[in-house]
Amino acid sequence: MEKLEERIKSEMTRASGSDTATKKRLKQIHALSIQGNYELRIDLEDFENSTAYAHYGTFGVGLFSVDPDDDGYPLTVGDYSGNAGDSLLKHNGMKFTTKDRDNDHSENNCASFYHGAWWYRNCHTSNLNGQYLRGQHTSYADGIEWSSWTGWQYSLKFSEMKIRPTRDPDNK
Ligand SMILES: [Ca+2]
Repeated sequence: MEKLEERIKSEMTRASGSDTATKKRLKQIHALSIQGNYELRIDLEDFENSTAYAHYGTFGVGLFSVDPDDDGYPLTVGDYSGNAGDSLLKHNGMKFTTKDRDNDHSENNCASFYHGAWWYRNCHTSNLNGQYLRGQHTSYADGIEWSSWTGWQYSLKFSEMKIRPTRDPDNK
């Protein structure tokens, strides 16, 4: 994708206690995504070097929040296309949950339970900030998962989220 304004790299090895860094990044994404209409592209790679992508024509974080931090950085995402399958639309409207801030719909804390930080519902169809478990794993859904492509027990080698302003077709 051309003219990337921001690159969000999923952390391959998530150090414990990095919730502050995650929040700082969310704050930056929010500041960017309220400037206009943004789209999101997620690139994925497994350990056989197969790649897949998911594209969302609509993306934003805290778009309608007066105080996005207080509001939990809710995700706006829509208009899927790609070949990885959609594993994010079910997270639309969800707030961001970290181990120290439970904003999900589960009686547990999904971030603690699945060792990640994400816009969890109850709990997830994707977990890109999960643990780097190197492919197939016996534990459930706590790796870097994109369930519509590789299920809930395959931790991906690589994932990357990129956003850029949507091109206005009437204003080229
Ligand atoms: Ca909860």
